[in-house]
Amino acid sequence: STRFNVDYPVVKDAPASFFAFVTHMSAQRYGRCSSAGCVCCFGQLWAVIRSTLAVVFLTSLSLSVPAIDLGGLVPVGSCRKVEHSGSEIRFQCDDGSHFKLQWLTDDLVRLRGAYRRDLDKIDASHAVAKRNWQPVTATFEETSEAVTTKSSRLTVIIHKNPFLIEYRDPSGKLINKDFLPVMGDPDKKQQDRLFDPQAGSMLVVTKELGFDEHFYGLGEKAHHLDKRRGHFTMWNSDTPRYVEGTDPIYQSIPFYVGLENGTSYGIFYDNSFRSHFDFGNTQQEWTGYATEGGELDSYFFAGPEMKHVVSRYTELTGRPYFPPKWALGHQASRWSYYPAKVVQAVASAYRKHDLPLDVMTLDIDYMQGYRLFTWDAVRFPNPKKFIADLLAQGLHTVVIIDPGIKYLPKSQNASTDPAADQSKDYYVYEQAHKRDFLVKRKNGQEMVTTVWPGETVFADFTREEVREWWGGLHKGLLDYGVGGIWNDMNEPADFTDNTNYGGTNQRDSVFEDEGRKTTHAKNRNLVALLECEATFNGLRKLRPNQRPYVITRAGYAGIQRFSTMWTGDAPSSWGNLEINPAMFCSLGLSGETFIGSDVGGFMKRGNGEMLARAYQLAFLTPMCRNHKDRESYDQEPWRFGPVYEEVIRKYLKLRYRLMPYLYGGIAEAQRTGIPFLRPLVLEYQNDPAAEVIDDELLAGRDILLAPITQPGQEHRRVYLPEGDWYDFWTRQKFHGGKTIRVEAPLETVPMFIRAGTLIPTVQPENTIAASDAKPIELLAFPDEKGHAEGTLYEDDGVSEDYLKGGFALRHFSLDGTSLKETTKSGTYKSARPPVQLAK
Ligand code: MIG
Repeated sequence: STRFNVDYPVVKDAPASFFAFVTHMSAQRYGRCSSAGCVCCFGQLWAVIRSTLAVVFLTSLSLSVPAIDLGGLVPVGSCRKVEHSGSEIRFQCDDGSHFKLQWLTDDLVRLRGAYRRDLDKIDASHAVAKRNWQPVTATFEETSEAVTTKSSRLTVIIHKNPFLIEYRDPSGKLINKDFLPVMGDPDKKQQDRLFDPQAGSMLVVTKELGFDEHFYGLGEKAHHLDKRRGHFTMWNSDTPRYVEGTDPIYQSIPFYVGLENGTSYGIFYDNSFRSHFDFGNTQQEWTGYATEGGELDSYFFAGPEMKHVVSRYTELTGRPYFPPKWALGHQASRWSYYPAKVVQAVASAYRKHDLPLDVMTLDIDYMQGYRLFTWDAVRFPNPKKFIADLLAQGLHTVVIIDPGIKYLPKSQNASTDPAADQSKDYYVYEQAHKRDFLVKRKNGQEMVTTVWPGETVFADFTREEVREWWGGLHKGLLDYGVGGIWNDMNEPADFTDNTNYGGTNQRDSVFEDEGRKTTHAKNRNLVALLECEATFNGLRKLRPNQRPYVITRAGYAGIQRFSTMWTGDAPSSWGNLEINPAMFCSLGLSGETFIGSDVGGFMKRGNGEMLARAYQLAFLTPMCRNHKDRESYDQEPWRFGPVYEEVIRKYLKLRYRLMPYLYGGIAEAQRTGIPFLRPLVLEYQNDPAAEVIDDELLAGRDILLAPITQPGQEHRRVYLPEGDWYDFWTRQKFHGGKTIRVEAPLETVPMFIRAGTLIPTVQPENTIAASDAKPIELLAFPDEKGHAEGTLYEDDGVSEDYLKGGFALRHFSLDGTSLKETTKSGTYKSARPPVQLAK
């Protein structure tokens, strides 16, 4: 059965599954049939259908995951008109379908397509950051069968009948075969299966599945690194207690990187409707993409290097923004630390226990009755002083914001002071209502849902003036000294239908959407992106030249421009820890670098061993935040006794020691889009062993970490890629290209450094700012010739001056005992003592 999951039951007389459908397609491809939906094929098709329906039925029962029926879909007609001008080629098909292929760079083409209609006049995308590309020189050649267009790095062949696209590398080698851009649903047989039958109709793209093809990316997925044989849905969902295999979860990034025999490419489907990816799950020889509305808007990235693809993707959708340096510090959090006295006790405990900490977090109970942009005056009588006191201990305060605004329809003349009594009149609701900023239902009334504040309404973030207003609302918080904003619940969660295929209660919500007045089906996946854009720009405006710190739960492609993220509400379980490296690596390949999980897990009671092992991964994760559910047993590092606390302290101190390296990695991601946490395959894409490894990962290019994710496990197998590697703890050197057995008692996580590396470190203090006063010490791991190289990145850590050259990027090289600074760029002058070699 297909796993194109939807929330509707399988219709009994469904004519075919995806499986049967693509079988029909292959019959066409291999010349056994030429026309779509012909009678002969239907005969063959029914035979397949009868044999697959039973399977569909059984699977549906056991998983309660119904199949989507693609049997009513028909491919686009053959191409009858081609127009070529500059870097654009337009195609018209005999069924009225339209396509436009556009070269953006010599390795990036955009393909837009509309099924049986013209392309949308409005060409807007919230994901895309760059539109002004340089002209590309590409050749154009047309015959009666095909159009061939070539750049120096990519050849695209568009076959006219049937309308199919092939992507080839400059040597003529196929990268992607039989890319069938759009099949639609002319008879609207699919409508009842869509999230919103009135909002659009099904479009599908299929292509042949390479026998050795691997698939990576898709953003936040609770799944293995290689997505081959998997099926995934893009639909931002509030999924507490998710486990491996729960899909979808919070974010939707419809971008993946393919790799076959060392050649990589990428495909981004910029369409925010609910969509589905099937990488040969339902069928052995095809992969498919389906979306439930809108146009085809796809981008094809040519490699062959995977790094090149990822870097280009982040050029298109924006490089990850650079948060303030303190955000890399250890963060304390709980649902919820309150009142002020408890927060202070937590802060002092971290200091008393000699545990590094830079951030204190306030969850929803700091507000008055969950009213956004307010303070509970009883729990936090003097927020300004409270935050200043924390800052005096080196702690920056991050507060949570949800998108749901308390519905208080009678609000009049409400005070705009966040600490004033907002129980009868509420300024945020009053302003949004008066300015007509709220999302409405089709009947014209404000859409009232249920979230934490009780009756709740949402702002229409598709409108620029609404985003500006939302950004400005942060003024009150910033005036009190708040350091960062944590955007939760922005799927947007709704208690009236909180399932992972949620949103039915909001189905008829109307968004402005550049005058198009579209509904939930199109906008759900965009809400978090637009909310974070509003937050990010608001913070930037309110605190000029200071880097905003924004954390989000949900997101869409491009989210990395405005926000960092964390992976939401996973239980404290070994299974959750086990899936984390793959999740981090997939996020990294999808443009998101500043990521992390609740260390030790969110729900249920953890234990000391699990928490210690979780820190042995989290100490190298950009966001390192210990967060815990409200009812569950406490989870601060000392809660399970001194044995575990000591192990955790060791890794937190190591994090702070490696901070110059970590910070350099975040800066690299900001410059190039190459993520800090990365799968082995990103660095070693020609090594077949690296294609599937996701129980170890690289932190930057030079550190290989192999976390322990099983209870009682005291050793493990570690694959070392080509080259030489040092065991970080013993300094023993190993030749790579093989798997070794490594001891891993509780206090040791297997960790290796690439030979030939200088790692910048510092003697750690318990805040980043304090460590920053100490000299940089280069830890040397020389290669067999005694040579090692490394990079040090520095800037002021808070301002945006780095964008104008206010940084120092320095390369060092060591030969024997002689250390040299080889190159230096940027104008930043560090106040640190001179760089030295570590003893
Ligand atoms: O409905 O704010 O993922 O981190 O502690 C739950 C309370 C709402 C979900 C977040 C979690 C947070 C919690 N929130």
